Amino acid sequence: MADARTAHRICPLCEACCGLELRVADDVADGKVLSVRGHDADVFSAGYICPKGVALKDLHEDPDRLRAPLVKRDGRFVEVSWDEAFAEIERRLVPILERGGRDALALSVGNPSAHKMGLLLYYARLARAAGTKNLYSASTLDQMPKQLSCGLMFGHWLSIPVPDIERCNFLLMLGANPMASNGSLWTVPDFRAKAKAMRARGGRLVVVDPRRTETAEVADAHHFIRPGTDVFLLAAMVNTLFDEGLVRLGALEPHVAGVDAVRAAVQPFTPDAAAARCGIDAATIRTLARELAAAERACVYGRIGTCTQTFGTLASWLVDVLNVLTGHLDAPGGAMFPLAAAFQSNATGAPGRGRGVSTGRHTSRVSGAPEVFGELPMGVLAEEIETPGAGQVRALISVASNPVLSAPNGARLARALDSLEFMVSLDIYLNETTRHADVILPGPSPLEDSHYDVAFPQFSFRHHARYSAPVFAPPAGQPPEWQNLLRLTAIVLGRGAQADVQALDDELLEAELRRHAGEQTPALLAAVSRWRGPERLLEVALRSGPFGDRFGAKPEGLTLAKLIDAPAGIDLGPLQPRVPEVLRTPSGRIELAPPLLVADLARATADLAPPADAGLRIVGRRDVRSNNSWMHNLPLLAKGPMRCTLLVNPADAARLGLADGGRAAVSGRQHTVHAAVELSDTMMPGVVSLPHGWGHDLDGARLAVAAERPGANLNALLDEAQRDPLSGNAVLSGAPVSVVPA
Ligand SMILES: Nc1nc2c(c(=O)[nH]1)N[C@H]1C(S)=C(S)[C@@H](COP(=O)(O)OP(=O)(O)OC[C@H]3O[C@@H](n4cnc5c(=O)[nH]c(N)nc54)[C@H](O)[C@@H]3O)O[C@H]1N2
Ligand SMILES: Nc1nc2c(c(=O)[nH]1)N[C@H]1C(S)=C(S)[C@@H](COP(=O)(O)OP(=O)(O)OC[C@H]3O[C@@H](n4cnc5c(=O)[nH]c(N)nc54)[C@H](O)[C@@H]3O)O[C@H]1N2
Ligand code: SF4
Ligand SMILES: [Mo]
Repeated sequence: MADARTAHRICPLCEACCGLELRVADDVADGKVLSVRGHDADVFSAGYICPKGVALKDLHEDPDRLRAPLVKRDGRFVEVSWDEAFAEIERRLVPILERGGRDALALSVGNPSAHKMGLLLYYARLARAAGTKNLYSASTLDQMPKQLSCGLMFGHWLSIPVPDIERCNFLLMLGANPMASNGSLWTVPDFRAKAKAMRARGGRLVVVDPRRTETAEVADAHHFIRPGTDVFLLAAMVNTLFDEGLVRLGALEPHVAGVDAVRAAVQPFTPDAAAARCGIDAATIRTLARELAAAERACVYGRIGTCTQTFGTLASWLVDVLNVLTGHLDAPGGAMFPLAAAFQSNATGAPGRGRGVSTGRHTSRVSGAPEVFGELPMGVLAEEIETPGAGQVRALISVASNPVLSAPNGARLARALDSLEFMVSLDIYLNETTRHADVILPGPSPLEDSHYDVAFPQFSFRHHARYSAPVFAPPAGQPPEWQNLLRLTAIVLGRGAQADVQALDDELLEAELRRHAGEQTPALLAAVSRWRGPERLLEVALRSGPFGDRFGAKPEGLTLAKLIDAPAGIDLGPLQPRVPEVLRTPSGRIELAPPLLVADLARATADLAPPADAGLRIVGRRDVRSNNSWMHNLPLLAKGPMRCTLLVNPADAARLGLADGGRAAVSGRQHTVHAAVELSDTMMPGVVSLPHGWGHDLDGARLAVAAERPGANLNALLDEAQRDPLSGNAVLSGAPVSVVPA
């Protein structure tokens, strides 16, 4: 047996980005993992790990994980060589583009791509080269409302402030459960310890959620809220701030426009009017507003529960309106804008002013849904495939995306995918979505890939930079995913499957550098010539970034070589105020009252009266041993009690005749699913909860472990046409359901 060795790797499974320490051996072909633990010396995560990080071993060793390209022949997948796979793609995709135009090809990109530097950096190149309006992603199942509200307020869609938890003394959290999710749009490993430290110094954590979550359990207070009604609570808090003279902009004063317009806009939302609608009494609403205003260092944070609703953009906006009006935005201990060492997307161009954002530059063909940041809503993908006419989608490339399970009404999408002329999937499994593909191109195991978090340092609780080299060499012939994306880029550009990907990469980099660096381009290219692919992009981004060595001008600054020499990462200090530098609005101010949002508030005003129908509503939930739709095949996570259960308040159960442990039939508008009932007074009466990402009982997938306990698909109960009209985001929370004993 070869000697065991220690390796360090940032976990690519969730947004916490924990630094891990692995013991590995090289005595089997693709390497063996002996153990995985938290890396105590990691400057950012300090040894924190969750069960999913440990399960990287299972993922690396999973026999179902694909190791060779698959092509479907006569309805069956067969293994082929990489060249054969790309030849097949060229042969079948190019004629579709020639016949149907660029829009005949749709692209769908999913969550893991945000965790892979090769996927994130090179998917953008493919999407640009494809030249199609049909770009879809998990963003419209997730955070698009927050990106839109922040884009409108601050001028850039990635200017999303995060709680400065290490200095915060009052944190109001809505629709987030970091004890299970480990944080989102907020990279904060070991939330539990940080919340505990906050409370130990006298700070308070208040949670607003239709379920008394694991996070609510460690909080000072929890308030049930009716699903989908955060807009009413938040608007009433804003109303209270004005009504009671609690507005204090503080240092933001000269940088804020639109305060009076907000004051006028929230007039209808008195605490009394909102209370009946959202289920939180008026006194509590006023108290929350007063506590927020009175706290010296405080922050309101809303996450997926506040996004995946019909008023998602409004709720996301009002979260930051509260932060601004109480002087807590951009202030230490409040909601702050991180500054990443590389790829910080709101730090380019002239500081303090910019073009701002706009939406609806084009619309979807069938429903007329507006484009948002270049994307169309995932909820319209099926109809764009099904509906004949010019611009009909006839081919799809899916990249780390499993919308058949992760998007509402996957059954319809599955039928639509079957009607495509051609589909390619970049994925590591033959699963519910990729079974519809004609060609599957597998990515390597994460342990065979290098890693730098391109996205998450822009949302991190603290500044840092960390890089992981591959733990194992990839098996012979296995290309990194960025090369697969470049080969697809070459194909859609008409250069053919055999195009020289290195040359194409050089060309793309040079074009990019010319845009930013102009005449300095040749010198810069020479300076980074020792790297290739994503590492080369990283080297450019790091060295030209805010902590970089500026290509020698600041020798103490960061380079990739320095990161490689620091396996525990480099700490870059606490968050710093960034207003006005961070702003990219045309006015150079924080736009507190963007017209699009103020106008949309009329929709909420019209909905302020409590609905007559008090039927059951369903929400999702996350469990620390699960991750969206794709980690149910890992034995370490799959073992133990079934996590896909229907949580029901005992009072509702008694009324519905449901018993603990019994089975229930849950029906949405179109479909019925079955799940075991778990009685729980953590549920708000009238609300039931089922986690998403389950339903692994579809034919044709190759997920042996997951198929043993497939679970029920929450998204089968949801309606793909329900969207937040501004952001196109799916409504995943609060759908009406009926539940009966099964
Ligand atoms: N009802 C309901 N639905 C939801 C949600 C909810 O809260 N409720 N949450 C939504 C959210 S926030 C999100 S982000 C989406 C997620 O939905 P998706 O974006 O579809 O992501 P996953 O379900 O995580 O599926 C990831 C896919 O990537 C593949 N994969 C994993 N690793 C790699 C890799 O390294 N390379 C490649 N090429 N592929 C890989 C997996 O096999 C799987 O097919 O789900 C959404 N759906
Ligand atoms: N273990 C694990 N970790 C994950 C994931 C996973 O699947 N499993 N997925 C990752 C992804 S892709 C994301 S985007 C993040 C999401 O991270 P979080 O936003 O923390 O997601 P959840 O844990 O689903 O918490 C959302 C909460 O919103 C509540 N909620 C539902 N509807 C409403 C509502 O109308 N109003 C309010 N106020 N609350 C509501 C739900 O009850 C739930 O407790 O997690 C990431 N981390
Ligand atoms: S919390 Fe778990 S899944 Fe998330 S990065 Fe850390 S170890 Fe990985
Ligand atoms: Mo997500």
